Amino acid sequence: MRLMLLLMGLALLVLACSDTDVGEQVPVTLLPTETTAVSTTTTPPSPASPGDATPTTAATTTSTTTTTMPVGSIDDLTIEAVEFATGFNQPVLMLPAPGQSRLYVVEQPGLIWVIDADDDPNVFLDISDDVRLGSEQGLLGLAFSPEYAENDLFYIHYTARNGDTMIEEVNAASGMRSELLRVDQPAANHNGGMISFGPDGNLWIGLGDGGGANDQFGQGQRSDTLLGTMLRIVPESGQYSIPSGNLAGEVWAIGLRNPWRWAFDGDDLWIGDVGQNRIEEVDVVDWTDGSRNFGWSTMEGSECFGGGNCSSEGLVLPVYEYPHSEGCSITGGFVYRGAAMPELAGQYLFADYCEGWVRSVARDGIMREWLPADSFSAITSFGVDAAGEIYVVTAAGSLFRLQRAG
Ligand SMILES: [Ca+2]
Repeated sequence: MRLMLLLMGLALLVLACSDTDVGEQVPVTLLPTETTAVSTTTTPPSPASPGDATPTTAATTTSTTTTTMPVGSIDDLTIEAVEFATGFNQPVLMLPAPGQSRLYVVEQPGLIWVIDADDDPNVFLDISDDVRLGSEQGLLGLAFSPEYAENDLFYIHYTARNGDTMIEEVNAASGMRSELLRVDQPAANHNGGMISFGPDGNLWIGLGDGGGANDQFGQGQRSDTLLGTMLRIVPESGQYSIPSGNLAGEVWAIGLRNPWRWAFDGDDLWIGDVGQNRIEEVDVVDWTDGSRNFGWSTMEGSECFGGGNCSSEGLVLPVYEYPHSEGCSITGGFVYRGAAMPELAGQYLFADYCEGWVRSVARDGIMREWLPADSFSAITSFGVDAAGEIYVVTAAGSLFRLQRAG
């Protein structure tokens, strides 16, 4: 019942034109929405390696004193996607702020909406006048300070009017925006987009290789430029400093082609790195003690890029990859840590933009497909709520909650 109320409350979002700034409220129309399941059936996940083909056996515990519900087998889990909210304009992310149940939806043209089960949606930020919008350009990323409740600070990643990548600090109380980092982009594509605070308290920024094709700007394997990298900085009062332990300057790792979406899970950093013509990949490293070179453009996935021989020594190879016969562009997501589907704990959810399936992989490298091809059109991103439940975000403007089927 609570779920139904939630779904009815966070209903159809009809966007209103506005020129509002941070925190200003605008009237929007809420309409009830149907709880339409996109797909209520999934192919039972099949083991990707013989090592996983262990028959499932019933628990044989003889204890009768516990009332804790046993966690079922992930092999018995089926997932459906239920429309949660719709009417957004090119959404690319949904996140909670620390300590809040409210959710923040990022729209690529330059708006962030805040949605609350007990209130109408409001425009939280509108920087559309300062954003260049393109297929891979726009307002791409949002990260709240871990101390947001005390300092009102959040961070955005967007494409400036001249095409540069901009990382800004924004004070939600005053509306003041401070430029932290500006990076020249030699082409319109491969701008990365995700920013996130790591468990180390630093701000991490993913940037693509500058764009075009074939790493034509020669950025992939360089640590003396900011493109094709994962950066790590310490924001400080509208400026930043560089933490100890980076490879060079702001650069924490190199060898990324276009890390559009990635996520931390404790000591693990999971990255969906978009491939060129052959392979899409998921990478995972222990960020406290891992290699710092993700291979591009020496390698595309686990292959030497362009064929021939190459050395993979010192490179992070994908924990999972798929060929372009199964998709065109990976959309990375989040590791599931919610309570509703404990079987799914530790699984990194991701999707393919063209094929519309949703899969996951864990540290063991075993892939599980939860929603088949054509379940969605144009999955731009994933979202996560304060409870750790995970959502699919589509270019058409809808958010779908992933939940237990049946
Ligand atoms: Ca790679």
